[in-house]
Amino acid sequence: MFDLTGKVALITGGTRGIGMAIAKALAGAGAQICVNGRSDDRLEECKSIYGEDGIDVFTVAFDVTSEAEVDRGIAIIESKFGSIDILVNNAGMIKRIPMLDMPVEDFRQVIDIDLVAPFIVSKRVVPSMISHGGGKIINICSMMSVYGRNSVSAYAAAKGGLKLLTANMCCEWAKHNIQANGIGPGYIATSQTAAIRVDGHPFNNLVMTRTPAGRWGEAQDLGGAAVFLASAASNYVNGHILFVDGGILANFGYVQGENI
Ligand code: NAP
Ligand code: GCO
Repeated sequence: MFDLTGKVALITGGTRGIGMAIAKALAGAGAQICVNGRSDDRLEECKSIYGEDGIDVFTVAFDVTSEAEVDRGIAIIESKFGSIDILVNNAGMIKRIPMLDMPVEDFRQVIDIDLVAPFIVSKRVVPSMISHGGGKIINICSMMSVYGRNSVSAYAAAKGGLKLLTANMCCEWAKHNIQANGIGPGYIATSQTAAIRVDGHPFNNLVMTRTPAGRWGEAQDLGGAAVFLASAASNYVNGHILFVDGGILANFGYVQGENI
């Protein structure tokens, strides 16, 4: 039920962090893995990291915000492997700037990468999924798909939008046997969160005291959810956001160690 042998998966932004961990989990279930990023050098480096786990990853450089680059990159993957069966829209970025200080160019850049790009990449991949009888789309959402926070307006707008883009993908494509779902990671230890994960930082204190599991998530914590949503096990799961967050969304105000 969870076997991905013979399936081709594209994980956008698979050069590190959550994308790499998800790619490794899908490879472990048998899928052929393709990843992109923006830099050839970083893609070369990541090939050897995958290689250490015995994974022969196929890499192609393209920027997910450029329709022309996405078209060229996906064409290269399709000419090598045929249709993409599993698409993980993972590439993303964040800017932590209060709204009154945020230039509109910065706001637009976050929306472009975190929201418009999943639209661009999915639109390019789905026609071939349809002609091959179906596929799986996994959009990497966030706690910020449901909550706001000071300083992350563009990110919250994008990830909230991505949650409903997932619902809309489901409404338009489920009839073609394409299951579109999302994963909502909690606070995960990657380069994206390095600056706010240091001892004594108020955000680090918040994560450590408010997460019922009592720790930051590791990127590997997301692997099981990804395999589930990429496999036949989820063939009637549509438009769902699966939160993998150590319980933080279930908790309003609980501080670890205090019995109040
Ligand atoms: P990360 O370590 O910063 O990795 C981001 C990845 O996205 C890199 O592989 C990067 O590739 C790629 N990327 C960024 N912009 C791109 C573009 N324009 N075109 C192509 N690739 C691009 O971040 P992460 O923490 O693993 O986050 C991955 C996803 O999970 C993001 O969507 C993020 O919002 C989401 N998320 C993260 C957390 C968390 O706590 N870390 C929680 C919830 C959701 P190159 O730099 O090599 O080009
Ligand atoms: C931050 C953001 C995100 C979160 C994640 C929560 O780093 O400031 O809040 O990166 O870690 O999106 O799901």
